[in-house]
Amino acid sequence: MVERSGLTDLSGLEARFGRAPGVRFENRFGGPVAVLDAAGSTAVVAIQGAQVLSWQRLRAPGEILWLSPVAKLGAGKAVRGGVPVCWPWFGPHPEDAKMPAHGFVRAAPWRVAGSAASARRATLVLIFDATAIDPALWPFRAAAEIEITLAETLTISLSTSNLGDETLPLTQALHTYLAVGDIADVSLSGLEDHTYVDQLDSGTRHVLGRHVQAGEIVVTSEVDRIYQGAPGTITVLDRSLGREIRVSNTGSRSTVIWNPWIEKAERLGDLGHDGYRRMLCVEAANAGDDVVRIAPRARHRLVTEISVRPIGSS
Ligand code: TA6
Repeated sequence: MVERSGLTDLSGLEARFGRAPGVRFENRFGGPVAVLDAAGSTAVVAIQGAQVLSWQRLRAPGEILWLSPVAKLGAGKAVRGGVPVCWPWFGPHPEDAKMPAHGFVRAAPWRVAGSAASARRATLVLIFDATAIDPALWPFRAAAEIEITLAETLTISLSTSNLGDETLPLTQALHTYLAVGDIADVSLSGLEDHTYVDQLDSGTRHVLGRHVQAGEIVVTSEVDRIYQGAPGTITVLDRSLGREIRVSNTGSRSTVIWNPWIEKAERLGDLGHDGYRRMLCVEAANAGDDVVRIAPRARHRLVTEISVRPIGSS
């Protein structure tokens, strides 16, 4: 099937955007994906949702992103894992509980719009034209663009263009699922002294008591928090895998940290046995009260850059 505004057949994608060996197109997880190879790394990007599903560095064997063991494209719902794109709202719809959580682009086909490759870098660009969306669903005119660059690091940028005549209110996230060896051996630094909204207290914001993050974050039960204020670099120290994952975000005034822990993982049903122990979400976001208001004809960019290195290396 050829999308109104783009290609989803592999031969068409390969002919227009293949850049062997750096960018090629295959069928994986039941749908079309792009496979990026550069800088001794491989990344897999689903056309559905413009979602990075995997990033592996050959030098440091092992996956850097966590993916559901039952990940399947084309099932009409978002795939859990990798880096889902939450747009044009984060979490439940601000007014209508019947609307899908985290917006309407995670399970939708995007249009491949560009690619480039060299030995050291491979880039893919995908676009979602939301001007065709029913105004009853979403009364704004906008387009989203995802640019994924695989090099020594993995950089994902989400740009929103306001194509309408009204200011566009936007919340969003690049909902990154990091792979960890065992959540019990992980600590997260970089959010010290930030206030946060604890989603488990039905969104009660710990402000009056100036509830701030004291010291590093360790996960010993379900954690679902929107940390406010632009962070510096966030570091996930994974002692069992002997590595540090660093996340640097721009255009982001909030960071979401999430681990479902045991009961919620069982309710969700797609994390596999003990899956909650193997993942930690560190999300570049503008969420909760951090609503981005984009003027007509203006553009906003949210960027997350992820790097990994052995513990203790410079
Ligand atoms: O980012 C944290 C969160 O908002 C959690 O509340 C949880 O719902 C998670 O996203 C996953 O959402 P999903 O719709 O992908 O199951």
